[in-house]
Amino acid sequence: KVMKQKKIRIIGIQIDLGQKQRGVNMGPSAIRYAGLSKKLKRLGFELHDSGNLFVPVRDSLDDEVQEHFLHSIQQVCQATYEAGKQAVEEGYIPLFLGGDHSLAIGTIGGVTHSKPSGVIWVDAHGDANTPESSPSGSIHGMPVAALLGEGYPELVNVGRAGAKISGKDMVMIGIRDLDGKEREWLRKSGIRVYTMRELDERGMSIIIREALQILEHCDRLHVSLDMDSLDPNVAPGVGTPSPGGLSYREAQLLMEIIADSGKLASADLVEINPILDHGNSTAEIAVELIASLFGKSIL
Ligand code: 4U7
Ligand code: MN
Ligand code: MN
Ligand code: MN
Repeated sequence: KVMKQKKIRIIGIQIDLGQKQRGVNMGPSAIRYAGLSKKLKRLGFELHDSGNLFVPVRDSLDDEVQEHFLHSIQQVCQATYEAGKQAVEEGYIPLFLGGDHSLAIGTIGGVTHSKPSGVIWVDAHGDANTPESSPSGSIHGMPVAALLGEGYPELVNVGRAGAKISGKDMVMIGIRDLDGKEREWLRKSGIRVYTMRELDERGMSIIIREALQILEHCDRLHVSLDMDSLDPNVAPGVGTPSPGGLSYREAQLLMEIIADSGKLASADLVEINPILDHGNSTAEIAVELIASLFGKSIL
């Protein structure tokens, strides 16, 4: 199968407000410098880089007034929602460059505004905390709960009121680091969670084909790729590294098989922190993975 849409719109979102480390706001630049546009154009796509959305600089905000930067994150997610909705309406595949994973509240909300979509969440973490269950309070650990209608009402109601997707429309791959209450929540969520253990036992090829079968009812797919899903030896430039992650080839195979489905309609590439990277290697690997997701094949 080949992808129906041939137009990609790149949307940068330099948000670092959803977590505590500095540097993840530089992700969109690092990914562009690693040659993203050129690679995607070579695959035959028409490419529109719309630049970056407005995100307030962290140092300009009073963090004693805004707890966990909730209000600013809400505003950025609202703008992200509008940009995603518009890109889909104009026939583009939006490719969102982060920034931390809080932005997925806006991206997945926006791309599902007029058409439903299945979601493949690739991450070391479940990102399914609520303000009550979160050990850190960081909002980048909460987007999945918010998208399913739980947590801060300010985030649940971004773009349109209430839940944006249901558990049966989402699968998670690469999971190996969950908090206690988050684990309980995920078990009841209806999301099919493929842990690293299951991946080790059954293999990536079998798992992603099964995941695509679970999402068979979805005509469109959104991939949310958190670079900490990869092993930190492969992708060191992330803020919340977790040992025992995807190998480079496992991640590539995942992208290649998703591409074969012909259903990719939108994607996030998040959590690259250039300050913590070795050179720009994590962004360079990310660009290779995105090329495969958009149909680059070896032969
Ligand atoms: B990411 C964490 F406690 N679960 O909620 C939390 F371990 O987008 C980490 O996947 C969240 O990088 C990681 O703070 C969020 C923590
Ligand atoms: Mn994440
Ligand atoms: Mn993560
Ligand atoms: Mn992270």
